[in-house]
Amino acid sequence: MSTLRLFYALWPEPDLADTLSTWAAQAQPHSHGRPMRTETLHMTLAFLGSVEKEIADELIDATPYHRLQPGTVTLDRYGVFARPRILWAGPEQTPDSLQASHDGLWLWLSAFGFAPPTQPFRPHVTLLRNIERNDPPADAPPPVTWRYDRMVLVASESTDGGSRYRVVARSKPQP
Ligand code: 2AM
Repeated sequence: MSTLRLFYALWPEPDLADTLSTWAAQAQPHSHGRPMRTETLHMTLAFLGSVEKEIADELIDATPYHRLQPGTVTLDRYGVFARPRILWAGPEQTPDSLQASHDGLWLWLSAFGFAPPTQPFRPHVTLLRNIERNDPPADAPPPVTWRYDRMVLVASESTDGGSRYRVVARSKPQP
């Protein structure tokens, strides 16, 4: 049976992705690890895992019609997830509007048979993988505010050079 590994994410505009790359570069002497390529930086809203092609096609068709409330999130800190050994950028406080968008997305996804995660939403942008320290750098660069008005559905494909991300659908930007 054919499947796609899918997730929904906010994808930064190039300027913001460049800024986040500098966050990765600034943390690297401390944390070591492997920087994410600038064009792959993102914030996951919903990780779906392996999805049957039939359902994936339904999601691809429906995604443009999902209304994501526009909002902002300020990335102001580094953090670490010790087990997957990643260093990330994220907000000290999850904005209510982002939490609501996350919850609303999962409610919408339940119509396609997906169950929401049992873990709380921890919004983050992974910057470095395979880090060598469990403490993040003490000081983050100046905070950056991310204004978003749409989300993307992304297929993650394994290649010889690691994961490759392919945007397969986009929600329509909301005014
Ligand atoms: P990460 O950056 O914290 O590793 C593609 O793999 C995207 O889906 C990444 O943003 C990744 O988060 C996220 N992801 C991968 N596996 C996941 C899981 N089991 N639960 C939640 N998010 C996951």
